[in-house]
Amino acid sequence: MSTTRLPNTTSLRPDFIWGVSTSSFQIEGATREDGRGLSIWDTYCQSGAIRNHDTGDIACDHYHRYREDVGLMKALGVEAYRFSVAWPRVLPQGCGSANEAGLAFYDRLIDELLAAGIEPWLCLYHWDLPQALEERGGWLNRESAAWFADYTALAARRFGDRVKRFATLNEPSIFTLFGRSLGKRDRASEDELHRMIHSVNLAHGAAADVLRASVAGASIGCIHNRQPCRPSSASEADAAAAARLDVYWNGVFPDPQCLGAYPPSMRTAIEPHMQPGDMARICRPIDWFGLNHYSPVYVKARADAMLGYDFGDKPADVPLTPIGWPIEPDAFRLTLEAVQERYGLPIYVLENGYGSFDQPDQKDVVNDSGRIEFLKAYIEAMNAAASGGVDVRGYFIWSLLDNFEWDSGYSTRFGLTYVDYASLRRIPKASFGWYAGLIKARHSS
Ligand code: PNW
Repeated sequence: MSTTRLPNTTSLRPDFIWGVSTSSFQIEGATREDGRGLSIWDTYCQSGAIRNHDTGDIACDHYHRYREDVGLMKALGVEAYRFSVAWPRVLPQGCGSANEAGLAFYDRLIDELLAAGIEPWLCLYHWDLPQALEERGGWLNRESAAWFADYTALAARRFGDRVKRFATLNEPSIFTLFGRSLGKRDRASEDELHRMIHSVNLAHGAAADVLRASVAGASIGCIHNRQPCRPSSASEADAAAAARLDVYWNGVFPDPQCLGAYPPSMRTAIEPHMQPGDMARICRPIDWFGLNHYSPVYVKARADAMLGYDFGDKPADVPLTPIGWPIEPDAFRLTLEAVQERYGLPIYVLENGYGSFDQPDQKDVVNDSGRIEFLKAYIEAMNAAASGGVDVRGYFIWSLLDNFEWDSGYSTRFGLTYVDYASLRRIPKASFGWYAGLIKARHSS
């Protein structure tokens, strides 16, 4: 591997953490094994809404192949692995009695990681809400904060002796907005969206308290998907729609959690759902800001849509990934600077990556040079942010493996490792070797 293809990382701290990320529903499979309860994503898949009618039933079969997957991480040389616990696997009904077999799976995974010298970063919620709780209103029910706190206490008691890095939620803005405000899933009113935002914030605060009280040496954060929302034209209406979406996408979770207040434009909307003392329950001390970033989003006004927005055209001169996401590393630098400036917390980039349609050639080589160029440019943008004073401490690529990409099913691939879904064989792509080379070079410099 020629080092000229490696990014300049000279401004990153010597103890900078290189990692990879995944999530439970996207890789585990075994959805009906060992007493796992159903999640809202099992139900959603059954409705046939996913491309090619894909489901999470087998996914990457990580539930049975986790040892092999930890072996891949070892070959990469990563220092950390971010994964999520499937809430319905450990609490099939969402609350009440725990499922020992489900807990034991995560014990095995964590022990395997520690034996390989890889630090586990445990995310408590990556969208697979127990179906049983959805039937009680899910995140629309203010009680969800207490359900989440109880589930967090179980995970803290069970894993807190070995796991110190905990994230409460993955991308609350995405699962509330996309779960409720777009197209075919447009099943909640704006008022319900506001109620849900508030109870998810309460859940974050409650979980942070539980972790702080029950895990010695806990390092706690929440993971936010922060993408600049830009108007797709010069029209005033599009500018207003982009500014409005920006508040929902980038403001309504980190602001109350880290600054103790909703963005001013949201206060009237959230007010009806607030009870005395709520802001103090939400704004609990945390240790870092988890940042997921892919690209800016381009927004246009659409009067008949909820919140008055839709996704608009991307600028004609912006290069796109194969799945059509803009490649704009400078927006990543600006995002890192904005997070530093606004929240002042150490930043861990917990997702960044490149979606494509990779296929192996006849010799089983997956030459994903586009992904390598993308990652190189984004890591250099992060290095530029660090050289300007941004306190960024880690970078995790989405994802270790090709996996279940939500509505797109298995059709789009974000992995450093190719997964053949027929045989479940894993094939490290060219980017895998490239990332391993980068980590190695960092360690030997
Ligand atoms: C994240 N957007 O979701 C999720 O955390 C992962 O589970 C997912 O696989 C990954 O990114 C790739 O999509 C996103 O519209 C969903 O900008 C939507 C967006 C970004 C990230």
